[in-house]
Amino acid sequence: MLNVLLIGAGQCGNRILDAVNKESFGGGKLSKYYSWQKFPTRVETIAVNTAVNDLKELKYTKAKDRIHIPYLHGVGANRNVGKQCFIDNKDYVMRAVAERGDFDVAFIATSTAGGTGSSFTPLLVSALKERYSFPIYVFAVLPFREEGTIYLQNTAFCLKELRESGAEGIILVDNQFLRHLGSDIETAYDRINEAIAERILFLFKSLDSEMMMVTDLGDFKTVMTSGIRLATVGFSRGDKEISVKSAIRNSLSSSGLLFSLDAYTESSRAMIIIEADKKYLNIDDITTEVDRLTTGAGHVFKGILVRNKAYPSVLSVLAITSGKELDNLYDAAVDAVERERRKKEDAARQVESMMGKIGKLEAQY
Ligand SMILES: Nc1nc2c(ncn2[C@@H]2O[C@H](COP(=O)(O)OP(=O)(O)OP(=O)(O)O)[C@@H](O)[C@H]2O)c(=O)[nH]1
Ligand SMILES: [Mg+2]
Repeated sequence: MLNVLLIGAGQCGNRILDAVNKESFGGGKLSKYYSWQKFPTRVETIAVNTAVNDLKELKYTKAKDRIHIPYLHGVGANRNVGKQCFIDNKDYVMRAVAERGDFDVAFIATSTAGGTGSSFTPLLVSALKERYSFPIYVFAVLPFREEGTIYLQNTAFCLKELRESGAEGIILVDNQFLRHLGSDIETAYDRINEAIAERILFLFKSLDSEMMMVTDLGDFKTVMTSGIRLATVGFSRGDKEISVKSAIRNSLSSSGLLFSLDAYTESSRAMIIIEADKKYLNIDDITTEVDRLTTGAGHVFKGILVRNKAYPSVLSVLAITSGKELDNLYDAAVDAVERERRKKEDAARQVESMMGKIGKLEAQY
């Protein structure tokens, strides 16, 4: 059995973890008190945050799985404060991980944009890498673009540090791209988190199953570590009308992916895992669709899970080579850093000029 460590850092990461726990407990609000997590494999979950209120808000995550790092109420999107806070509390966090035994793989979910998760995660990955040899994958949630310059600049630096941290792969999830999932922000967050949770649970299940065509943790690593170590995932469920062929296509299209990408031209290596009853597994259709992807992506690992009476579900994992959306994001982030710098200089000039004017005067009473 696979031993998995799943950490949610900062508010966004905590909520994604909670969505995973919701699914694994079966959804009932009180189920965490009497039920066991029905993970397909052994999964230990830890939510870590500086803001106690964010942790209290979680509905499906057990109290013992919530780690509060005392720092008032979050670090207010300041990654420098966040980094220092992690360094001061590193031993505490590492002890919480060590108490949970051995792992084969770890996943960490975080936003790239806020202060806590985006600054803790690269340092946490490095700290885990110093002590353990298991691979670490990060679900990195990108902000809505209109959330402002600080979130954009945090994103650029967080992604840079994640790539330097030793993480085997970074799985991009883009709030902006997925905003259509909800008509208001809270609903969008919930739907996006559910989408991520669904993919995470499917991945856990498939990596731990006996498959007809085998894909395993090693293949997953080969896909994730190829190219620039950025990836994304897609998912689609078939039904009476949606065949395995359509489900594969949907999982590779904008309706199934978590990040805007042309799967056929912008990915290098991929993995496709299909679960279905035998009668829905038309091998010719599967081969045609996989070949279509192979033409652009180079190598595609296939996994097939046979499950009685199940309509086809398809998970795709795509390593990203390049991408229009990535370029746009980095351009916006560079612009954001510039704008922040100019604002800071303007403010400094303003203060200097005010002080200059006052400096020559004396208070009159
Ligand atoms: N998908 C998704 N995104 C979220 C959620 N909550 C916050 N975000 C996004 O996460 C970013 C803000 O990061 P948070 O995780 O709230 O920040 P934090 O890590 O708690 O850091 P501080 O609050 O600054 O200490 C913004 O881009 C939000 O849009 C959520 O539940 N789901
Ligand atoms: Mg917060």
